Amino acid sequence: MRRAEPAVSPDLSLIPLWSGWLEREGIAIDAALDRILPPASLAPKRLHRALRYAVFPGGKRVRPAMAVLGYRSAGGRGKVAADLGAAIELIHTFSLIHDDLPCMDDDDFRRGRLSTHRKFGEAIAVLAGDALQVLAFEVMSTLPVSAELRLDVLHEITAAVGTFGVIGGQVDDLESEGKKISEALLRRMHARKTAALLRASLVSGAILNGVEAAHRAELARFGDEFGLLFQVVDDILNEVGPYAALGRRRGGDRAKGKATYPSILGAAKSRDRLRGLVQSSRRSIPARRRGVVTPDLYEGLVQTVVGRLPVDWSGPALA
Ligand code: GRG
Repeated sequence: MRRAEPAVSPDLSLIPLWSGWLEREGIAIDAALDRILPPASLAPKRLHRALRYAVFPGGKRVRPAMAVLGYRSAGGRGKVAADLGAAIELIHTFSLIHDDLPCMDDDDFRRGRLSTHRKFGEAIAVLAGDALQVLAFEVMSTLPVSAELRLDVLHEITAAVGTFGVIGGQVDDLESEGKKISEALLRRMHARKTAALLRASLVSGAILNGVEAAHRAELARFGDEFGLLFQVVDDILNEVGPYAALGRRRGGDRAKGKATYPSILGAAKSRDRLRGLVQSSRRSIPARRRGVVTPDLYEGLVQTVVGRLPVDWSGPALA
């Protein structure tokens, strides 16, 4: 893809704020994942080994960290959001295992190693995905908050993964392969496939502490914009990213005829949309500090995600 932008340094000054947050909250999230997942020593051992293989060491843990962010911004001080975040990470992991299957995107590698079906076989990979999903809902249905809040959380998450969420987005993705789809459909696909679960992570965390309606709407707005930005970055990275950022060889989407921002809009318009989504994400950052959650923390998240791109992309977008 063309790289013709003049050099501009990206503003990455707030990345340490997000990485510090992730480091602090990530300990409880990983501990929750370890507690929730069955030990690999218990039968059926091959299945339990597959679950742990897919979840550990894991990826960026963005969704669970966003769940805790939502919870803290709604005034939550306890540990319950780590369990919710872990449950959401299980759902995310399930979606990745199934996404890699031969009947979906057919990827042999994920995060720099064999994908789950290549390591354990297709049948176990399908069942591992199923098991992670069921386990996630078991965890969410037993969170130690009122039944009313639990139901609200469950509704938020099921809506995000259903046919108008991740599953619907995945269908759009599969059916768009090899086609020149409209930008409107591309945006809808990204909103469902990716933004829905990111938004629901943030909002459901806040629900856990009884968030008030106005702040809930603010979080949803940021989640929508940031979620789209996240997927556009993912699309661009797939074409220009280094192996270390991708965990697999670049160019896989284009080789499969996937509908992505670069393949549908080309480089110049993708740059334009990337910059637009950085701006709309920034505009939708909740304006005031709430407990430990400052506007800068959201900005740190935005910079972290866009900062994954090579500097000729991130520079103009984050300048
Ligand atoms: C019902 C949840 C569910 C899934 C069934 C297979 C499927 C339907 C959906 C696949 C959806 C999918 C893979 C969307 C892509 C979202 C995305 C950008 C994934 C990469 O997320 P990162 O970058 O990954 O957070 P890490 O590796 O950091 O965890």
